[in-house]
Amino acid sequence: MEKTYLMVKPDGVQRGLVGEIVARFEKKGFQLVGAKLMSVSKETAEQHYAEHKERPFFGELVDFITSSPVFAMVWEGENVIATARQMMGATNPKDAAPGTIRGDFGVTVGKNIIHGSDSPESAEREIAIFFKEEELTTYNKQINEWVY
Ligand code: IDP
Repeated sequence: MEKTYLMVKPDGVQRGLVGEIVARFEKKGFQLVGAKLMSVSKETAEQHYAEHKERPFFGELVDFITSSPVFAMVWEGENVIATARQMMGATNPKDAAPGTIRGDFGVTVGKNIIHGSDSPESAEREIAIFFKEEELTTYNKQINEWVY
């Protein structure tokens, strides 16, 4: 089954949106296989956002993600990577459709509430950055037979 890395960013945690966000993915029918509230070190932030190293906002992005705890999660499900991206909405909340997480709760691109892997390669890379293998669980969720 496909896995993705989702992270409620510092603004989402500070604004009390963790429960709301977890609930959306649970209600959709996806399965939570790992989660933790954590502080992100500068090294981890730079590794996670390495593809944006040359962008003018890189320093700001690293400062922001390390400024306060994040809620790191791994979710599992059929097409969970692409579907989670749709549920998050466009990167800039001003372009994100109502009904999406960024569309409903965000205002600016710098504080857009949530991160989600954008491909199977990023998902694998990002899960490995934030989680040790033993922090991820495998379990049979009974409701899955009513989802699939
Ligand atoms: P994504 O989070 O939707 O995958 P990316 O293009 O990978 O979007 O950008 C990573 C993060 O960098 C965004 O979520 C956003 O918080 C931040 N970001 C992107 N563009 C800008 C910008 O122009 N100014 C400030 N922050 C930005």
